[in-house]
Amino acid sequence: MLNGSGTFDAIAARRTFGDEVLERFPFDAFVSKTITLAPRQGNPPPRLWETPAGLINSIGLPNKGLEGFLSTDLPELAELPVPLVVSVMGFSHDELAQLVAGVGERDEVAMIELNVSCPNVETGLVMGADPAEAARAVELTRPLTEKPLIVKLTPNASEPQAVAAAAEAAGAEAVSLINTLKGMALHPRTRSPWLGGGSGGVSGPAVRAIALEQVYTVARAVEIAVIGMGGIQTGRHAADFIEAGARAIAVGTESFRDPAAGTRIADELAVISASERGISESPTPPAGARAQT
Ligand code: RRO
Repeated sequence: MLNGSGTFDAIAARRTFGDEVLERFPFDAFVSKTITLAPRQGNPPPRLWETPAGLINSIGLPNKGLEGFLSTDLPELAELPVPLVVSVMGFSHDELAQLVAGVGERDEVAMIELNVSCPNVETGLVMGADPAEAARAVELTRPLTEKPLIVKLTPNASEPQAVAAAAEAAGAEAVSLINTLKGMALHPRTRSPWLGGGSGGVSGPAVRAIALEQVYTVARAVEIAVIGMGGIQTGRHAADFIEAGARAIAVGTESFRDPAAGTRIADELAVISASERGISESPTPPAGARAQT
């Protein structure tokens, strides 16, 4: 059980709730918000719009940049009780290489996620929509680190399975999907785009059926691990993604509603898995049975 990158701020959660967050951490591995080489302010507000079944975000990658991340955020993220995945995005091959080399040499980092699928950049370019571009990103970075590389796929591609296969052939250890789908909302009064960035990325239950189909299709196109996400809110949803071929799952938008959603969904999934295998989930015998032994 992972978090979707950018949907759970572990540093802010610890500041707000204290070390209880570490004692009952909701994920088995933590994925950082995507970082870029240079610091970024992010997109102008408003950055969020609530849809009937999800969110549209136009956050625009606000972050401290590589140096700021390594000096300020990494020491705090290294205190989390689970392995750390750092998500990176380059605006050029050179930037991507610097990011992977810089993050890859740190012992605190277990894996690197290449975010080739952010919908909210000024250029509108999504590197991961094209199999050849995604493959080039992996080929370029694969020799720079021994850490596993996860490629975060966009659903805004005509054939995500072709992008996944290209990433696998280039040496990626895993793919994660889906990132958000492009979307838009208009201001109720002015009728111009609501989000400061114009358009945004749709997430939450609204995208779950799309995500499930893409996970199913990608899992049949590659042998590397698939990390599935997109609108997962319950253990049953998580079980569906695993049935579709995901080897791990991530919770994103649901964590905004319930910061402990990762734990709840994992618990629900464990009950479903156990009951499907015909195992009782009760680890301790009933009180009467205990008295007799
Ligand atoms: O920061 C964002 O606006 C953002 C990113 Br990096 C991403 O990968 N997906 C998304 O929906 N928003």
